[in-house]
Amino acid sequence: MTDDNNEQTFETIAIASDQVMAKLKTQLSDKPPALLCFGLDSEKAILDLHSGVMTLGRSLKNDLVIQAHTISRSHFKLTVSEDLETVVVEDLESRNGTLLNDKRIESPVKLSKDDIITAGNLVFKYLPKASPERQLYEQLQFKANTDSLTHCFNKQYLFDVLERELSKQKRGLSSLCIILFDIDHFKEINDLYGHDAGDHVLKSLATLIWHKEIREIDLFSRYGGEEFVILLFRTNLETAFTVAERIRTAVKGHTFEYGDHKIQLSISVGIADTDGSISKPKQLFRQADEALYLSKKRGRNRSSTYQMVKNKE
Ligand code: GH3
Ligand code: MG
Ligand code: MG
Repeated sequence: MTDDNNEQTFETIAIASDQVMAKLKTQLSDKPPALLCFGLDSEKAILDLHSGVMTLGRSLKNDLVIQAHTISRSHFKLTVSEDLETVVVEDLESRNGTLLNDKRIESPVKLSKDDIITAGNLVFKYLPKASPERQLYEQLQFKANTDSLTHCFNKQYLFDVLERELSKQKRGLSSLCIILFDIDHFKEINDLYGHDAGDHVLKSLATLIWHKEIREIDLFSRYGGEEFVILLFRTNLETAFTVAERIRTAVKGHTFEYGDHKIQLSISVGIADTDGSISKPKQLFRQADEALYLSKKRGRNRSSTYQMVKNKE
């Protein structure tokens, strides 16, 4: 499968935890300039700035679309030099103006470290190329969005991304599938080997999937206890089913080791797609959950789609 998800400059990319950590450790000199944003969705808190022009505003024509009533259709523009050393901000005749350090911008101004841009109720702090402060924010952001045991994205982050993706879909921009899976008879693992062994299995299972089974752009999250969700962007139901079966088979074929114990397990999977008609994350989860329930009912260690649920009705 290929990564063709490059439609927007600020597309959020979900990456495996160790890849995130490796990324955080890359040389600071590799870091582009960025805007640290307050008042936006948490996942967009750090916006990388690339060379060229970037506009912000309410209209869909902008590179960064902010649909808030305090933001004008075209609000401000940033021009970033080829070497990423210089960033110039310019107001686009916005109704409420663009402020730089509390003063209204009248003409293009070159940004300096720690400058604060205000547009409506949004506040942006400028972090120049290779700013050490940036690493700190990335780590904080990573912590806020992930589950500490498995390093998968957490449920809140999953909901935020899904909400955004579904609103894109309303505009005909996106399609996605959800895979929800639950470990079969997990309680027995805790009962037989202890809670720590159960934790170890959860962690190892997440690592197994991160490393082998999903694309970098897919979003892998811990939905709760021993339930996980994978969002597959721009993927049809058929492909999602193939991915689900690959994951299920990989888990079934793996031996989890804890001390002297060799533990084998299976998962049951439910799959649903947005099908052009789903606009709320909860609807999609309900469908995936019904499909998962069907897998449990059919004897566990299998994958079912919501289509199958409907066909049975
Ligand atoms: P089923 O096949 O029907 O899913 O059976 P199950 O035993 O997996 O389902 P059940 O919901 O009865 O049990 C889930 C268990 O997962 C119970 C709970 O103690 C355990 N669990 C949930 N979160 C964690 C965790 O973070 N660590 C450990 N070790 N266990 C957890
Ligand atoms: Mg469960
Ligand atoms: Mg279970």
